[in-house]
Amino acid sequence: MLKDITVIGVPMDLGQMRRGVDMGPSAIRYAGVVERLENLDYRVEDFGDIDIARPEKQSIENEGNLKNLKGVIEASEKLSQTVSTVISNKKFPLVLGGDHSIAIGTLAGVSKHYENLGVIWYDAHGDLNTADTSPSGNIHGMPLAVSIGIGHERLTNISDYTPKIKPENIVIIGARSLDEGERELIKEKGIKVYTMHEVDRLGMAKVMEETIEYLAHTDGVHLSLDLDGLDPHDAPGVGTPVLGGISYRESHLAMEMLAEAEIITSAEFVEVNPILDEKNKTATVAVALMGSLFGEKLL
Ligand code: 4U7
Ligand code: MN
Ligand code: MN
Ligand code: MN
Repeated sequence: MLKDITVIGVPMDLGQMRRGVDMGPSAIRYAGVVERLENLDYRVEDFGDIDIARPEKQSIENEGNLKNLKGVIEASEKLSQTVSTVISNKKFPLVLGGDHSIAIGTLAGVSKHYENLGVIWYDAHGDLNTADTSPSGNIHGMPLAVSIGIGHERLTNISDYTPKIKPENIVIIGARSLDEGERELIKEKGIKVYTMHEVDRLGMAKVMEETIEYLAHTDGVHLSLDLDGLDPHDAPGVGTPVLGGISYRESHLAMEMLAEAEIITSAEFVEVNPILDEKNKTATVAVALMGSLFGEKLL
């Protein structure tokens, strides 16, 4: 892994309707992300936060079933450029959310640097909705669809290219709340999904072995980790919790195996909402998982 990490905060809450997720980057910094990674001998630079429109200043700019479309487009363009510059400077981009709509911008900035980028989507949800299939109109439920080129063309064309990811280069881990349209898209595109059924049945070690093998042909792998992939017992500070999730320890194992395989080239940790949290537990879990992802060992 690169020895230089650039932390980028994205105080984004326009992709969903609950207040507080914009404070995720502050909560994660407060939980000690920079110190944690410096202790592992990385050089860590904090870029600060991307400038995001405040929901109270936005005139409501919904377009059909897409809430805050304009604000999400603007934020995605900014984030894409920042992430791309970080990679050009040979630094590892570590993006702190913010709601998961930020993945649209992150992947737009990352993917142009690779021929064949892989993505691990660690999440209770598929985030494969479109305006037509979304029950909520919240764009944080759409970034994976957008990244394979499906959705509003202003979103799929962030940074003027599409698609960002090939469906066969995606692995979803932890899914347990998929909408009907998402299930259909998964089948149609043949997207690899380890639902909680497979996590229970195979165990996390096998899931990660298979995932690493499945992505072996890629030339970079982006980890998009939604804290709601974990069980709400371990990560209560999220906007859309779903019971029956991945445990704290299973998640560490997953990160440790990714560290050992040395395949991750960019990462984002999203959906931390300190207002809904218990004493910053979820941000603390996020930072602990980053520790494992970047090579922290138990012995
Ligand atoms: B997250 C949902 F309907 N699928 O589209 C939707 F269940 O980034 C939830 O994974 C999306 O947290 C959750 O609104 C988005 C809903
Ligand atoms: Mn989710
Ligand atoms: Mn998500
Ligand atoms: Mn959520």
